[in-house]
Amino acid sequence: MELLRPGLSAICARRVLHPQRLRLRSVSTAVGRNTQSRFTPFVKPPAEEPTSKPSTALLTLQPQTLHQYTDLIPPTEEQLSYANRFFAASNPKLLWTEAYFRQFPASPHPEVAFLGRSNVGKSSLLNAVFGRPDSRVAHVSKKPGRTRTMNAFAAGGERFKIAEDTPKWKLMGRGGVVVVDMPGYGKGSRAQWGTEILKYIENRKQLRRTFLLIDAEHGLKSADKQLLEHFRDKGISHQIILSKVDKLLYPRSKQPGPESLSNKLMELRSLCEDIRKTVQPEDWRGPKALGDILCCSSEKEITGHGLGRGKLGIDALRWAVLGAAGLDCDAHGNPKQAEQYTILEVEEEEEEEQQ
Ligand SMILES: Nc1nc2c(ncn2[C@@H]2O[C@H](COP(=O)(O)OP(=O)(O)O)[C@@H](O)[C@H]2O)c(=O)[nH]1
Ligand SMILES: [Mg+2]
Repeated sequence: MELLRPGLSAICARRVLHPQRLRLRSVSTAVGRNTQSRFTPFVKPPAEEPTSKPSTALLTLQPQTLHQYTDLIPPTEEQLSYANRFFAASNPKLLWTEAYFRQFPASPHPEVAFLGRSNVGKSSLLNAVFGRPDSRVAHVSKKPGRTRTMNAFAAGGERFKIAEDTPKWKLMGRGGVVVVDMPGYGKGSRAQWGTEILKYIENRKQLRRTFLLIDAEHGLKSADKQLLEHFRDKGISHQIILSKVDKLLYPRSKQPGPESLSNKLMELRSLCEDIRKTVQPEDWRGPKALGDILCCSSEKEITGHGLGRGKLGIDALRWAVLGAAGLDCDAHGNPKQAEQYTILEVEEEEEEEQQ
């Protein structure tokens, strides 16, 4: 079977890139670059020098400490709790599993997709978002290429009892979002999966945003860059998630001390800044990736530095999913209300003038 990489290249690359010739991004080289330009400090003063390390006081700050928000307003505490409650209350249900895009049901619900290279952590991230790391929702494997179909899961929304022969997607009512776990591309994948992935992301009207996962340890690979170019060409709404950031923040799998964590966060910020330049090229006039880069771990959490609220970055990702689906709330955690428009009565005088 042909690997997906050549398949993807054939479909969306204009030039053939040779992954073996690409240098892996060494995270440590990123330290000390000027990362201040796009970094939004969480608190106002004291402002930091552009190249200075984040102070250890920064460790009590979130979510800007971890993620890089350049386009949207970072979520408030209330919004993060709202997103956490939304997923905690929803019983994740598998709605459909399809290998071919043409078999996707005509479900009316908004969708988001988790996409990325094989083994980048898509299925694990989906489990973390649903807050069910033990009773796994999506199947996780060390072996690349385990997820072979596009698997759609329901989050939130009303739930209905349905007869056995009714399509499962009908069990979810209004107010829900469908999260789709995709097969990976690259190692262990198949060309056919790449074809179907592209058909889905290009044609699915319900798809509100594709979250493209990039392994924080390995950075952007050639297949990722090809795909990103394709997203821009086709105007597909997308956002980058750096996955497995624990590997960068905890290289020795021990809880880092404040000083070490502060250094590592600086590296992470620098990496985000580099990636952002690629996903939002200055010379590109058309639609680009959302500039906000989320940094997540499905396995680890940092406690004791004010960051202890479950797996790293997952609350911000939950918020981003709700935002993409239009299910978010206001800054105080109140669900959105349909805006009231008052139809102004045209005054009689004006009407007469027009006649
Ligand atoms: N350290 C670390 N390992 C992870 C993380 N997420 C996933 N993994 C591991 O990476 C491997 C691939 O994960 P999986 O979710 O199946 O990746 P997928 O192929 O992209 O769906 C598994 O061995 C996971 O345990 C993470 O956040 N941190
Ligand atoms: Mg998977």
